[in-house]
Amino acid sequence: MSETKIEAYTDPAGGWGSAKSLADILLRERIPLSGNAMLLRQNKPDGFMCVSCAWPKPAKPLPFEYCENGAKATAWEQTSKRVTPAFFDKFSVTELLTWPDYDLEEKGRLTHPMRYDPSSDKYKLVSWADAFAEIGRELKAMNPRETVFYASGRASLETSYMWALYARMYGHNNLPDSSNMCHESTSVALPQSIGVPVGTTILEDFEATDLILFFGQNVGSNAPRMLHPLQDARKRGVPIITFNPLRERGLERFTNPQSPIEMLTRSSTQISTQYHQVKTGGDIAALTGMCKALIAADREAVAEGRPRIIDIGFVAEHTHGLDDFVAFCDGQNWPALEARSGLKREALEAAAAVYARSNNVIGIYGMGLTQHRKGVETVNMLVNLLLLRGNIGKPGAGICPVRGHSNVQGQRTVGISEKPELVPLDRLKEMYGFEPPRDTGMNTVEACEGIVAGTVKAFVSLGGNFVRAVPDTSRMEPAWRRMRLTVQISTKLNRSHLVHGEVSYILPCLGRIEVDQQASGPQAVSMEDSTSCFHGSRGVATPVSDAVRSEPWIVAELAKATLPHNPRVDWDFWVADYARVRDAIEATYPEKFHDFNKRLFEPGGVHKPLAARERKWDTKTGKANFMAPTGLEADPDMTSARRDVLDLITIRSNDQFNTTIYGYHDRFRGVKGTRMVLFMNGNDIARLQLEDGETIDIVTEAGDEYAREVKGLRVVKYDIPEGNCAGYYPELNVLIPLWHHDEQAKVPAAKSIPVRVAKAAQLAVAD
Ligand SMILES: Nc1nc2c(c(=O)[nH]1)N[C@H]1C(S)=C(S)[C@@H](COP(=O)(O)OP(=O)(O)OC[C@H]3O[C@@H](n4cnc5c(=O)[nH]c(N)nc54)[C@H](O)[C@@H]3O)O[C@H]1N2
Ligand SMILES: Nc1nc2c(c(=O)[nH]1)N[C@H]1C(S)=C(S)[C@@H](COP(=O)(O)OP(=O)(O)OC[C@H]3O[C@@H](n4cnc5c(=O)[nH]c(N)nc54)[C@H](O)[C@@H]3O)O[C@H]1N2
Ligand SMILES: [Mo]
Repeated sequence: MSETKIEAYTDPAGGWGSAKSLADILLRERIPLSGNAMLLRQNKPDGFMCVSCAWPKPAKPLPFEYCENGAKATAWEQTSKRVTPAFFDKFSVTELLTWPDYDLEEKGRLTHPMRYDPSSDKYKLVSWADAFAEIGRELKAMNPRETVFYASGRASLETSYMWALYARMYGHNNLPDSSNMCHESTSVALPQSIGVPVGTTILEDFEATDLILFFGQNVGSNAPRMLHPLQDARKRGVPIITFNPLRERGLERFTNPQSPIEMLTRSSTQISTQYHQVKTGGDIAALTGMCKALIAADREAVAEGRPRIIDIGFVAEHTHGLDDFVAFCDGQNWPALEARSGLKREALEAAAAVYARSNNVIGIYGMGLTQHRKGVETVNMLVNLLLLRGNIGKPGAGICPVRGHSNVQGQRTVGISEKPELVPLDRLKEMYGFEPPRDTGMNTVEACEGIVAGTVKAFVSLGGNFVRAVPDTSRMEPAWRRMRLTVQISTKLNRSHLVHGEVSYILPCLGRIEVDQQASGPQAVSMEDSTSCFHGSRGVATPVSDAVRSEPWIVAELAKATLPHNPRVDWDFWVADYARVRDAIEATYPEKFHDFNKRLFEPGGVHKPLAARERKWDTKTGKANFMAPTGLEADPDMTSARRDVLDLITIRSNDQFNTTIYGYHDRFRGVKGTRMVLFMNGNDIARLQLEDGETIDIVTEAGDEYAREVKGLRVVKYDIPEGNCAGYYPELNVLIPLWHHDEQAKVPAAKSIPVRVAKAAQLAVAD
């Protein structure tokens, strides 16, 4: 770790800073120059799909169709460093538990299956055969409903299909997914309002749009390739109106690192034309303000005989519930809207005025909307705004949730879901001749509750770092240890391996970038991006070790070891040629995956049919629904009335992928050498008698019986609304109460946690 330095960053996103950061990581991970050749295959038709975010891959890719963070993800996975059995011989698990997340993953790729040995407190080498035999024995002795099969959103459609089938044949729907911590608010909100669980925009819509509304997504760090269509839109004069508590560099200015001219002249494009620093959780109020302004303008237009502002033709033909929604907006007064959003009426009216002039509008959003107690209502509010002017189901317009993991959306499409009603169980029954469980399984929060209560006995994990990613770390970790069995299919060492169950295994797998050789030859896999396009992906790199196996192979072996023989499911036949798994996916979901194998490598991917894009509304009313929220508060149980309580936002730095920490620099926010910071407004710093740079402690003001505390954060004065503060996930997850989740979707509310801060060691006194 280098020296800590906090200094405002003045360069645009992209540009030279991005080029340098990338060169640094290639060097550090000891990636030979051929690494660059590898990067040329990233996100290309017939190349491999980036393991980082889920932003779509264009049909006509740029020469370098990857970003700084995508390249970092490649370098991190393709590192030449290795974590071998000799490594585990050297360090006890207790010792490794003291290491930070960065050090654990930075040691390199896992190479061999390992089993925890309690007598030495070390992971010991085990054969694959012995591993599967014991895991199978353990699972067979359990009640399937007391086990959880988690999936992080990276595994391919092929692996995910097999994973979900394995769980159901074993006997449960306990299939939580990282989506449960992420865009589940979207998957619950959008079916209510527009009858589809996913976004309606595709890449081409960005070429036809004339306004982009941008809520709570940090594009510069978390989906940087999106900066290209945004920059193109800006160059066409398309306004971008942003709502974000923090001033995020990627939303302000961007230099395209692939443009020699921009790089040489150090020119940049201004991204946001209006930047509204909404208070966290204030989006329902801000959106209500915009709708209210729009409704007022519409009434004026009617009175003066001018064309309407509300697209009344669309509303009449395609929507339901306008009157109730208008009544809700009429019932809100401006002072309350201003107070809750933190934005002035004039600012909201200015945003509404641009919206009223625009014909094809895209609404983009990320975790800033979904991770609240009323995340679902917040997403529905954005849909309400779009519906008022008919901005769903026409070219250049639509709703655009920016998904996280590269196949998180696809995993849901092929059956990884705790909700049985979303899965064609009858078809599975018919195809494979077994009785699929019909009861609702556990989502992430429910799985955590079960682990805490001791009712979950086994946790089998397809990727991810669950115990680190979920809320309430200090309650979760001791409970996690009480489980009988924990199994992690992983590429890198992480904390979820070290906080382990009684019987614990690490099963190392190939990453997507490696060549996956099976009986029929090298295999391709597929994923679905944020815009519902599926893409094929072929590994290009040499596997990290002879002992690692592919994810489909590992899932198949687990299934064979756990399940009674079923002549209609030939796991080995599937593993020999993944095209056969794709045939099975097509047979299960013929509407979405027809000609799956034939179309696998179509440039730009294959778009799945989506009713809402064609203005067909698969909702209870048969129409698109205006959904009035229950109130203005996205986090109603917050005690923000107390002056010393701040609303904490947990966010990602530019140097991490979720719990994977690439380094300690957050270039865009000017933080170097540490992650233990708390971004605060200058007035709050003064009011609480703190100083910029001072060390503080922070506790949650949850009003329950648990003490949640983080010590030793450094105050960083930042451009953030008064009453809000921000710091990094996962270090601050200890502060989030497990019950603090979206009321409908149960996504942990990671963006608005009531906290108190005080000088180090003074909080106890304040209690
Ligand atoms: N490099 C990199 N890429 C990633 C990831 C990564 O960790 N690193 N993670 C991947 C995953 S799984 C996901 S889900 C996505 C996450 O990508 P994002 O959705 O960008 O997630 P966050 O980093 O949580 O940032 C949320 C943004 O919302 C803002 N915000 C916070 N609260 C509010 C609010 O109440 N209202 C509004 N309007 N804004 C708010 C924050 O200031 C921040 O800019 O990125 C994916 N891509
Ligand atoms: N406070 C707070 N908490 C949050 C969030 C937040 O914004 N704030 N965001 C939430 C969100 S949006 C998400 S998606 C979750 C993320 O939660 P997870 O998806 O569970 O976590 P990751 O950090 O993405 O998982 C990293 C691990 O995945 C493994 N891995 C990497 N590549 C592969 C692969 O190809 N195959 C396999 N089998 N394993 C692989 C590696 O071992 C690595 O250590 O965290 C959530 N938690
Ligand atoms: Mo995510």
